[in-house]
Amino acid sequence: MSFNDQDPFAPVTADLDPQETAEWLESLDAVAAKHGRGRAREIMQSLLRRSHELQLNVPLVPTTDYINTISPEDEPKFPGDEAIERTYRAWMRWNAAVMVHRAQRPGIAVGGHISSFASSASLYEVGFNHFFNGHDHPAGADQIFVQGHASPGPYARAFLEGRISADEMDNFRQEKSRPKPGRGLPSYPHPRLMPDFWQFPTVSMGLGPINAIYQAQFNRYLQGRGFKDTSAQHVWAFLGDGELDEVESRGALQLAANEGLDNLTFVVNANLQRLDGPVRGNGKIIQELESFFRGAGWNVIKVIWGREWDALLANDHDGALVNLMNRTPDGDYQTYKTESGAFVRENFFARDPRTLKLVEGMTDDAIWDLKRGGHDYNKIFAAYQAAVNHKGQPTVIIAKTIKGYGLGKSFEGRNATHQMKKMTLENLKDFRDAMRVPISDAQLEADPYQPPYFKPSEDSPELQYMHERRRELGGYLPERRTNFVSFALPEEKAYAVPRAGSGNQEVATTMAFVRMLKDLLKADGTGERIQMIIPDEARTFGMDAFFPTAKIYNPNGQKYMSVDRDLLLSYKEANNGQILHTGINEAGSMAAFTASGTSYATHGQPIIPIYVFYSMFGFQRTADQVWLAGDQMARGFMIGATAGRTTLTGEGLQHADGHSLVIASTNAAVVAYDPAYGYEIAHITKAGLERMYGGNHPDPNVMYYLTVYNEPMLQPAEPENVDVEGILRGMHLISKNPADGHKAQILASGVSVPWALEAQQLLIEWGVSADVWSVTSWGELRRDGLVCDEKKFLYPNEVAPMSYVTQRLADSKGPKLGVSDFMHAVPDMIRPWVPGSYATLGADGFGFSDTRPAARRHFKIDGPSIAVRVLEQLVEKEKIAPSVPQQAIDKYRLHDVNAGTSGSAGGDA
Ligand SMILES: Cc1ncc(C[n+]2csc(CCOP(=O)(O)OP(=O)(O)O)c2C)c(N)n1
Ligand SMILES: [Mg+2]
Repeated sequence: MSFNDQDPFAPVTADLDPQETAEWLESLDAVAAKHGRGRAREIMQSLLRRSHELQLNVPLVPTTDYINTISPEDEPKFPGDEAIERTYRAWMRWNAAVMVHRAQRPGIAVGGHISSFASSASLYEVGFNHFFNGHDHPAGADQIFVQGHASPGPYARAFLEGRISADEMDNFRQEKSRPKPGRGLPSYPHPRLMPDFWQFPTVSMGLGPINAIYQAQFNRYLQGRGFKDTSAQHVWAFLGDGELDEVESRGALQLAANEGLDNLTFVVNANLQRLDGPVRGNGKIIQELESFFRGAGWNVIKVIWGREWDALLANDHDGALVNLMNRTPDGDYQTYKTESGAFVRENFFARDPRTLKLVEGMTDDAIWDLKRGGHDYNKIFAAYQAAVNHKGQPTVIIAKTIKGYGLGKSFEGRNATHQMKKMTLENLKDFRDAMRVPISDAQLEADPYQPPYFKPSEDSPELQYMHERRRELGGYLPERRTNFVSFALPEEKAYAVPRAGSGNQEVATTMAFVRMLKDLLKADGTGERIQMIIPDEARTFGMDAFFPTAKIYNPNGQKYMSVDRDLLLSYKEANNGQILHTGINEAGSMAAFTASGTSYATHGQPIIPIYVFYSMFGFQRTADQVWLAGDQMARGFMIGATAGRTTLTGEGLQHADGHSLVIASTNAAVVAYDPAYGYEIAHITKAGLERMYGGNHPDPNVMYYLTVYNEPMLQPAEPENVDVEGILRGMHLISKNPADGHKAQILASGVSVPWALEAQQLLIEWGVSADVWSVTSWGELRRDGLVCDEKKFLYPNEVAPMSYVTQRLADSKGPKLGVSDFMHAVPDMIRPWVPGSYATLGADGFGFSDTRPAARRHFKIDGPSIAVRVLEQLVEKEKIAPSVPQQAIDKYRLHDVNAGTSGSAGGDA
């Protein structure tokens, strides 16, 4: 049973010869006793040095004893009135649990969590009473990431504060059906659902921690860019110990350390349990986290034991108690708290006669009363104070608590406690007693499904005190505000280059976008508010051109001599840099995007993230984070560069994106476009900026997703009288074939448009006159169609609106064919609204590495494939002879991948 053989404090460490070890320990004890601790330390350091010379592979010890980091002598005096704070904390706890319990009444049973907040109430309350600055504080508001399923806590606080009514408490998890007047309360922190309250969605475990890190970084960025003094704004993230197993929870710790984010504190509620059972039954999660965070460069503060232990530890002269604490696994600690004082005496203290002796004068009740640090205001206050005063590093406070604390025997420490949401009458009575809530047995018995909330009169000393604390700290939290400074949107000239076309030069749409971005950066008002986010692919996208001018953000500037300092495009880092270079880190990029894309609300300073990523590694990897960004109402642009399944085909299976548009379509806050030409990109970007910050759109809280390609091609100039509405709504006619012949309509998007135009030419030979449409957004066309369908469904007696697709194609003749560089599901999005016959071509399955023309031929989405499919549709319509398609297949050698010619050579990144 080995956990971490680098950790001498691990419950089980190997020892081949305990006798010999004991002699060594004795010698060390003797030195410490005789010559003092300083001398013992010197000897230990010499031994360590020698052990390295002997290459014994002795680890540096990143863990400390299983006791509080801050000793009792170093604790500051708690500045509050502890008795009064505890009184209303108990009421809050009652109301939080009752809110969840009431929502379980027969016929409703919508769920909720009681035990998580029960374990963390003190951790929050010390913050709310003494640390968290509100929005009216001169220093600006702190930013609090509340553990998602602890949401009943902040609701219960807001109820006592008078910000949420009792009726609204009864609307918990019944947001639409709302049995009572007022707002519905969402299950978890969802800004989109409660936009004046919650700021940070956290319930997808692991995203809170990474987002908090990037929020703290963004606050510094905003200051570096000169927009706001954020120096006194602190980010607090409340996290579960189980949650810390998510890769996102730990995967960005180095960033916080490297950038010295001392404006950030993680508070880990180490109740030793997750949903199913213990987090590390055989090990010790607190020790593991200590070494992990310390190794990542964080300041670590452990809050393990409450004040009741201070005297025992002071009397632990031979270290027996500390040794016992070090060696007891979490599973045992959990079990102790489900038993009794006598059990703890027998199963913990009695493991060593010396520790048993330590508690011989204590009653079982007194032993039971030895509390955990995370429930002790003094200890928590000391840790928070130390965290905010600590300079140069982020801090993690790991506080040991009991899951279901105070909820009585059937909840506390039980493996099932996470999901227990109903209380029996007996539970209620016990809990009422423990919380000292003045509610009578009769009131509880009247309807055990509906125990009353408790709120004293406004002039009670407790409420007065509570309001006063928040007044002092600058107002109530959580609160989300959305007033922001206005700024000028770019003038027309910023979009001129892509609209003019590329002349004789072949330019990929990725380059067209980047070229336009250069001018957007120069636009007065908007330019400086753009934040480019790049995960180590700037050179791939030609964005290294921005390095010397816009510069890469680094809080430390550039302290080294850059290897390319003499080059025109040298790598330049600066503390006022505009580019956020996130490294190879899509998860970090998305977290950064969320922070800057919500700056309009969190800081009142709009910043427009333009996150350019390798299409394949964007949505697919981080769709859940994009979902969160949608919840947090981020605004900004995501650019899926080198998109498509056949333009990057040299890179193969893991690089060729044929589905990000499908994933993007699942997110209601994402407006996705698959443009073919630079001028379309210009109109889409302009419309996006206007929607987000023009002040006229009813729904500005969106993220635009544009797929752009690396396929060089001639970019046409914008046609006169270009159909801007069509571009923005999702389709416009780009080539009407005036020739006679059987008509057909080819609907293509992105890099498929040139092959559609190629097919148009090929079809002339077969007597077919095809028109070509550029479908800029399959997804927006679908959304429009769905809205029309719903109106039709719900208001059958009214004139049904006609979808945009149907309107546009109503007068066009011939069968319709949809094609893109993505899987069939993408052009299939509009199928219900296409009048007449509709077929689609697509690139399904996995990609592979080959040339672009071979890939297009393989997937049957190149010019000849499109032409043949159109011919087959015309056969179905009995317009042409059934023998024609086979003739065309033979002519184009359609089954031969080597016969493909659509597109240029190449296809690497
Ligand atoms: C990504 C993700 N996976 C699973 C869940 C479901 N879930 C909600 S709370 C929870 C357990 C949380 O345990 P811990 O982090 O220790 O928090 P505690 O309640 O113990 O404070 C789980 C698995 C989730 N919310 N998010
Ligand atoms: Mg836990």
